[in-house]
Amino acid sequence: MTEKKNLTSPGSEKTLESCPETPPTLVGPLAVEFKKQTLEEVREKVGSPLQEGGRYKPPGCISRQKVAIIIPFRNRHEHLIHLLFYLHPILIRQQLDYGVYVINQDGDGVFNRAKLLNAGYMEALKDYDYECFVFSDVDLVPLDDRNLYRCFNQPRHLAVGMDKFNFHLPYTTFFGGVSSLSKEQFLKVNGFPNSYWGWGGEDDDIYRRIIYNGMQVSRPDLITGRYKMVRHQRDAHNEPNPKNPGKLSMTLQTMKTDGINSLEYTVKEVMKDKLYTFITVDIQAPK
Ligand code: UDH
Repeated sequence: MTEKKNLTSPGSEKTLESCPETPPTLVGPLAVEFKKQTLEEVREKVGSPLQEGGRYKPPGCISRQKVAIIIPFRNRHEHLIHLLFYLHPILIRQQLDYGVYVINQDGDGVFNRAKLLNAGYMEALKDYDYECFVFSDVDLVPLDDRNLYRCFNQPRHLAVGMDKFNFHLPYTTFFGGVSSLSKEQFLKVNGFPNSYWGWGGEDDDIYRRIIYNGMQVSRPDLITGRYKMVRHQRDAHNEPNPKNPGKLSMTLQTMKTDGINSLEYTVKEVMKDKLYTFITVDIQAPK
């Protein structure tokens, strides 16, 4: 069924149809190379179709989904430039009604990817009536534009074939890197846990939340789901936390009280760039 809407700006009444199920201008596999460039250069190269805050809507049809891209962040500006350069043209070809939100952890306390993702969910919803959330690490660039950044009947794991894992899943329940959940799916699992400080475990926790709530993970195939990672050293203040893996045995209980329903943070600054909305948040990190 196609949805029709009348857009009645004075003098130019126009009927827009829903965008096709399969976007018509996808090209498939992409050549990705991480060349040094500035944010200004990326703004010039890919920014013109965008609106302030890294927002876009296809001009000729009504997008099938309103999608917020949420990127957990601290001190990875070079990676962000690479990602924005490749991701915006892909999302535009996918005919999404989308916005890009970079959620920057304030201060130099212990990093918490999952809590930043929860904060990003809340902040994006203050901006627009998003119905789908794609949670993406800053260093993962898709190698095929048929890997759709939208939501599916089941929560989706998109980063199935990372180059660093030889283009295979490292283990069958892996849910790390890039994933998408509809608003409904996200609320059903009470979002991400807030209590995984430092590196490790939070992606396995949300995987368990999905299964415990009677859902399954959907995935693209291993060709469509290829990714190139920007190589990097481990960051300061994000060491593997030996306490994290042990928490997984408690997820069935903790998911009820540790998540979007218990999230506390404060917004320090919201900055709108042509390519993204950059939100600095204080998530009360231990030093
Ligand atoms: N992130 C930041 N800043 C940080 C830490 C993490 O922005 O200081 C974000 C970023 O979006 C990153 C994501 O959190 O992509 C995941 O963190 P990660 O890249 O450290 O996790 P990953 O598992 O890397 O990809 C593990 C460390 C690799 C060390 C390899 C040494 N050979």
